[in-house]
Amino acid sequence: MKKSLKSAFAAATAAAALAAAPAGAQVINLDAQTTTTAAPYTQLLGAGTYQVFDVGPADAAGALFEAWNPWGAGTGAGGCDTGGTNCAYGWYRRWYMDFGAGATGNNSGFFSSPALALAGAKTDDPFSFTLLAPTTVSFWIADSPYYDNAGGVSLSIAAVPEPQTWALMMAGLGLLGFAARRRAA
Ligand SMILES: [Ca+2]
Repeated sequence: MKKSLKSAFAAATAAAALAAAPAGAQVINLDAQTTTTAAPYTQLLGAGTYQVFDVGPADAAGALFEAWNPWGAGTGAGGCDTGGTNCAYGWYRRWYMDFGAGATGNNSGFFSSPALALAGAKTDDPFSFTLLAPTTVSFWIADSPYYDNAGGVSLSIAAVPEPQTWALMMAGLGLLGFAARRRAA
């Protein structure tokens, strides 16, 4: 009895981990000098609903950037309030995407440091979008000029499991529990 409970718990833990990191989650990096309006990052995604999260190197493997600065790292920030927010210029997480319905995206405003800009951008996560058919989506940073920029934007894109997928996962969990009970009997 004790063993079967342990097995069922392990199966439940595995299922919870799957739910926290849906299949298809991936990180993309938008370099503020090279991922431009004219040269966006593009990717073909299947039909479904997706969630986009603002991430940095501490959040996800492969993430390169916390934020970017349109005037370069040496310029820093200015005109900020005492908390390092609401700056007149500085670090931010402004990025755009197009999933077939025109440009949309996120503008975090300016902060005194890349870390503050990332934290600010996270407050309204995730950004969700739905594709009714396979679509080439694009992501980019808009600025002029690009050559003096520092940093960039890292994003994590995760497909939201369909109801059918959840049903399959729960059925699998049930089977695992059943197998565990049989082994214990
Ligand atoms: Ca610039």
